[in-house]
Order: sequence, then C-alpha cells, then structure tokens
Amino acid sequence: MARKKIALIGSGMIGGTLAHLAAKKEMGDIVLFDIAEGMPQGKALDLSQCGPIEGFDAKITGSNDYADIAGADVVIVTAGVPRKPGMSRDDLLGINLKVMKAVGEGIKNNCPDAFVICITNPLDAMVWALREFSGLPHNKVVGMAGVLDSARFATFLAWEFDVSVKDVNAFVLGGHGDTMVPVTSYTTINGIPVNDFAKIKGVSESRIDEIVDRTRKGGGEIVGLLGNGSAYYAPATSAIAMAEAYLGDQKRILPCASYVEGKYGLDGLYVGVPTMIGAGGTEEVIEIELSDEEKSNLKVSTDAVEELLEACKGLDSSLA
Ligand code: A3D
Repeated sequence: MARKKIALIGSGMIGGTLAHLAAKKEMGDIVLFDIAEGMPQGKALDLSQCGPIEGFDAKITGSNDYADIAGADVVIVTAGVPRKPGMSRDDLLGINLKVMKAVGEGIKNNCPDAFVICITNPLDAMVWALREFSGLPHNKVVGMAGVLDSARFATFLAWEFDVSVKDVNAFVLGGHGDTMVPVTSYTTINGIPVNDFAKIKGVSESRIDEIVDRTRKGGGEIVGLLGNGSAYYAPATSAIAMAEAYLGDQKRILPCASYVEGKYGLDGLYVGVPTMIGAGGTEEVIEIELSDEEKSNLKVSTDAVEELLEACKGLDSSLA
C-alpha cells in the first residue's frame, strides 16, 4: 500500500513542528511548502537527518511549487502571518485572507480529495474563506482551535488540582478568540464534573473563573512571553491529533471549527463545536445542551465570527 502524503502549507514555526511530529509518527511522506525560497527545503533536509537517529523512514521534501502537493491525503495550512505582542488575531485578517486565496487555489488544483486542516488566524474566518476559495466539500475542510484551547484549559485545571492531565477532560466551544467558551458543565476530572471536584478540593468558583479567563487569553499570554511569534508546539500537536483521527478513521469527538448548518441555531459558518472526525472527514457535528449562560456566551462568540465573515466579504468581492 502506498504511503500517505501529508502536505504542510506554510513551513514556519508550526509547519516545521508538524513535519517533525508527522515524521516521528510515520504518518506518511511529508511535503513542506512555503513561498519563502530555500526555507522549506532547508527544514526538510534538517528534519530528514533526524530519521537515522529517531528511526523514521518518512520522506520529507521542501517545495515552493504547488505541483508538489499533488495527491496529498491531508493538507495542514499554517501559511500567513502570526500575531505580534499587542495584536489581536483579527488584526491578521487582511493579510491572511489573501494568503488563503492562493492556498485555496493551490489545493483545488492539486489535491481536491484531501482532508484540509486550517490553523491560520483569525481561525474561524480563515477556515471559512479557505473552504470558499478551494471549493472542497465542507466536511473535508476543518479548523484547528478547540483541541488546543481545550488542552490549555485542561493544563491549567490539572495544575490547579494537582492531578494528572490524563484525567482532565476539558471542553472549549465557540470562536477561537477572546470570546471562546470554555464549557465547565462538560468538563470533568475523570467523569467528576469540574465544579464538584472544585468543591471537594476546596477550590473557589472565582478561581475556576480565573482559569477560564486564562484559557481564553492563553494564546496572548504566550505571544507576550515569546515577544516574536505565537505558540507552535501545542498547536501542531493538536492538528496532528485531528489528522490521525482522519487517517485512522478513529471517529474521535474533538472540538473543531466545523461548518455548522442548522445546529446551535447557526447557519453557514465555521465555529468551534464537538465534531466526529473519521474517514469521511468531519462526519458529524454533535449538538449538546448548554446552560442559558453558555448559550449567551456562544452567541457573543459566534457574532464575533459573523462580523469577521462580513469583513472578509468586504475585502474580497468573490466571497460576497
Ligand atoms: P510563521 O512561523 O510565521 O509561519 C508562517 C509561514 O507562512 C511563513 O514561513 C511564511 O513564509 C509562510 N507564508 C506566508 N504567506 C504564504 C503563502 N502565500 N503561501 C505559503 N506560505 C506562506 O507562523 P506560525 O507557524 O507560528 O503560525 C502560522 C499561523 O497559525 C498564524 O496565522 C498564527 O496566527 C496561526 N496560529 C493559530 C493557532 C490556532 O490555535 C488557530 C495557534 C497558533 C498560531
């Protein structure tokens, strides 16, 4: 059986980390694509030389030519620019929208059967635009944000309670911005609802609120500390989990920016919702019961996403 082909569009900080993880896991052969000349080729060479040490056979190549992504099974898109300190994700809209247009056309012309995972920010708007530009079916184009945001929430809760991260099942819905919705009612410590666990451990409600707030601002905290660029290890790890769910037909239920038609009272936009990923791509959006407060928080978050879609349509008339 031929090996799978993974195309990484954007070979910067996340792209390079994705290539390393995908190679170590032998997910398939890897093409690092970027507009920067020499850079993806250099990273591919460097990463290939990890092979003898780590014992992987994955072929890693670098390219500036979309023809080299032909026939890719999975495409992970990080092309564009990341935030600098003081910038919001939305400040990236104008530049990254143009990038999505070029990337969408590259995918359409070379690997229209791929499962495409978008990471470029502002995530919910960029995955929508990438889908529009590529013309792929909605179930084959998805955004990565919820897996990362939920992992951030889980990390902070595990630290607070001094328990293993393996036992924390945290859940974040909505758009990938400061209005995202960490859903405490579906967050458990190995099945024990987080608010009950907090009572057992003597952790106050206001402390849980602080953790929710830190989760919402988790990306900005890292941007501020790095001083140049944004998080890349955990974003790459999150997208790899989604790619594995697709390639292995795992039917995992992961919070993803998926296309929502009807559920949650939403229609025609991408936003973070629990999603089953298997060989059919995003096979199902799962609609869960939310409290009134969670519903109104989700509304604030989706309104913010809708505003960004309007801004995209204003910037590129082909999207209107
Ligand atoms: P960076 O290291 O700058 O890599 C981006 C790469 O994209 C660079 O190598 C550029 O040369 C390349 N590029 C620019 N334009 C094009 C183009 N037209 N075609 C192909 N390649 C191009 O950034 P990064 O890897 O740190 O971050 C990439 C994106 O992910 C940014 O938009 C971040 O904001 C975003 N991001 C999202 C999350 C989410 O959770 C959604 C988390 C972290 C970062």
